[in-house]
Amino acid sequence: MVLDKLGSSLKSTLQKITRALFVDEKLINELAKDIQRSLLQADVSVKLVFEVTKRIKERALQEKEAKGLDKKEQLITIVYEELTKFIGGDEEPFSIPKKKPFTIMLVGLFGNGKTTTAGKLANYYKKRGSKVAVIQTDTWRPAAHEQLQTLAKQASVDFYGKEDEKDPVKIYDEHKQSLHGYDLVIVDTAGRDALSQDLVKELERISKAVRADERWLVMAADVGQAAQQQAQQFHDTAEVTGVIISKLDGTAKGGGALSACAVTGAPVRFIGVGEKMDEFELFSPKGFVGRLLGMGDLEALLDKAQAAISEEEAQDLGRKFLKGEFNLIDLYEQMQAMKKMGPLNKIVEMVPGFSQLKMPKEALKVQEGKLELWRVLMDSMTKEELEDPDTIRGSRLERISKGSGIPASELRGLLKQYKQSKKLMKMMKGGSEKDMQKLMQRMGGKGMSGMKF
Ligand SMILES: Nc1nc2c(ncn2[C@@H]2O[C@H](COP(=O)(O)OP(=O)(O)O)[C@@H](O)[C@H]2O)c(=O)[nH]1
Ligand SMILES: [Mg+2]
Repeated sequence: MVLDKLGSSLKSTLQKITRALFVDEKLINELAKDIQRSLLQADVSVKLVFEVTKRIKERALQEKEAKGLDKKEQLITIVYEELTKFIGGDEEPFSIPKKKPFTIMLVGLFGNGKTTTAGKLANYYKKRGSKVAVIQTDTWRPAAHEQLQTLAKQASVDFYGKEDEKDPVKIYDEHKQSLHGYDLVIVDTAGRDALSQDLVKELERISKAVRADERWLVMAADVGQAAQQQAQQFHDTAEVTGVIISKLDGTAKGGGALSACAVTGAPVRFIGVGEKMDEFELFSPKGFVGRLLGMGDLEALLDKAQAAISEEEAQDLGRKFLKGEFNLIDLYEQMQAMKKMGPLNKIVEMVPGFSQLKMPKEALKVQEGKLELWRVLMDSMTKEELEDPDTIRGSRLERISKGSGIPASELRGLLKQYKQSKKLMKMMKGGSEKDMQKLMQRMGGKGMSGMKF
C-alpha cells in the first residue's frame, strides 16, 4: 500500500473518534491536530495542511447533525470529504472516450517514468479490451527505443518507432497512417533535466504533429511539494491536461505531490506504485482517500463506523449487561447505539437460545432529544458517579441538576432508566425464551423509556 504511514496514522485518528464518548470541541481540536501532524509528515505543504484542517474544524463545529448519521459518523464523513476535496474532489476517474484512435501523449522530465508508464498504460487498456499501440518519439536517449519495444511486447501491444531517426516529428509522421486502426495510441516523448526552452520547443513541435487528445505529465512522487510548480509550469507551457504520479511506492512524501497537483488545473489520472507493469492504478480522489482511511467508499466507511460500535462494543456491553455490571456510560452508549441500529438485538442474539427472537421495532426507539439531555447531565457528574450511579442521591442529585441546568426530574428519569435496564439484563440472563417473548411484547409500542417491570 502506498503512503501507508499516512494511512495508518489517519486510521488511528478515526479510531479515536469511534472510541470517544462524545463529539465535543476538545475531540475536534485533537482530531485537527492529529490530521495536521499526519499530513505534514507526508510532506503536504503547511499552507494546504492548515487550509484543510481549518475546514474540517469549521464544518465539525458548525454543521447540524446530518440525517441518518450520528455525530461520530458525521465527523468521519467530514474528514473523508475534506481530504477528498484536497486531492481532487469530485474529479471522476478517467475513461477513454469513444473517439478512434484516442491519442495520449506522455511528457515529463528525464527519469520520471514516462517510458515505463507508456508500457503500463498500454497494458492497462489492453487488458480491458482496447486495441492499443505505443510509439516512441524519444530520440535523445539511445536506449529508449528498445526499452519501449520490450515493454510493448510484454503487454502484447503493437510498437512503432525508428531507431536511428533524430527527428521525433518524422518518426510520428512516418507511422501516422498505421495508427488509425487503434482504439488507443500512446506517444512516448523525450525529457530533459528541466523544463528548458529546448524541451518546450520540442514539445510544441511534436504536439503540433500528433495533436493528441490528452497530454499527460509523468512526474515522480518524490519531488514532494515541488510537484505544484512543475505541474503548473507544464500545464501552462505545454498545455498538459492531466498528471500521472509515478514512484508513489518509493516515498513517504507522496502526500506532497498528490495535494500539490490537485491545486493545478491538471487532474491526477493514474498513479505508479512500483516498477512492474501492473503496479499502476487509475486514480480517483474518492477511492484513494477511502483506501487511505481503510474503507472502499463512503458507504463502506459508514458501515464500518457502525460496525465499530456494534460488534466489538456491543459484545463488551452485552457481557457487562449480562453480568449486571454496566454503568451510566455504558447505558448512554447503549442508548446511542440503539438509536441507530438497535444492538439490543445483538445482545439478545448473544444469549444462547434467544437468537431467533424478533424484537418489536418500537422497543428499540430512543426518544430524540433525551440523549442530549442525558449527555449534559452526565457531563456534570464525577467519574465515581458515572461508574456507580447508585451513589447519586440527595445533595449530589441537586448538585448535578444545578450544574447542568437540567431539572432534577430528568435526572431521576435517567437513573430510573438505568435501574430498569439493569433489571432487564438480569432477567435476560435468568429467563427462558418464552419469558423473553412476553417481556418483549410488553415492551412493544411503548418504547424503551416506557418499560415497566
Ligand atoms: N518504484 C518505481 N519505479 C518506477 C516507477 N515508474 C518508473 N520507475 C522507474 O524509474 C526509472 C525511470 O523510468 P523511465 O520510464 O525510463 O523514465 P523516463 O526517462 O521518464 O522515460 C526506471 O528505473 C523505472 O523502472 C514506479 O511507479 N515505481
Ligand atoms: Mg523514457
